[in-house]
Amino acid sequence: MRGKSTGFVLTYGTFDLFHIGHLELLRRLRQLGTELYVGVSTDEFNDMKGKKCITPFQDRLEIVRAIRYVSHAFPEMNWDQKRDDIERYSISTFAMGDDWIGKFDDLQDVCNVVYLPRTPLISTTDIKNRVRGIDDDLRLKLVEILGIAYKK
Ligand code: C2G
Repeated sequence: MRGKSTGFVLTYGTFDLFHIGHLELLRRLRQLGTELYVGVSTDEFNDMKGKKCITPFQDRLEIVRAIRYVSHAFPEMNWDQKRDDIERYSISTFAMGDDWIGKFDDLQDVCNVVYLPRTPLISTTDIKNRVRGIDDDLRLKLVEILGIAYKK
């Protein structure tokens, strides 16, 4: 196996509503090698994952490409392309946040597999709920103050 701080690093993600948790992960992953490759889940693949995205794939891809830690970003179209990508890009370290811990250990025969601690207190789901929450609170206040009925 190649040493940790050399070689190319690979990760995958949806990166919807890009936030500090995503950035902190990419920053730390970049420190594990000389270049960071990122597979960004397409909208079709997210449908397969049962994930509804706010930001369309092309925008998520461009945002990840613009991150200074990222050398190359490409579409992630299915669960099974990882092994081919590791080969194609001569990857020495595959890494994900630790909500995936153990899920990709089968790749240990072709590269280092690393799981890094997630950034606490931030997630795309939380952001969506917080935004909804504000909407609902505001709507409730309007009903209270103005007595107007609203449809959800
Ligand atoms: N992440 C993190 N801290 C957070 C939120 C996310 O470190 N607060 C990490 C996740 O652990 C993941 C990466 O950021 O490694 C991208 O997270 P998502 O966009 O939610 O990616 P996901 O839908 O889990 O897709 O084949 C793998 C999948 O494509 C991963």
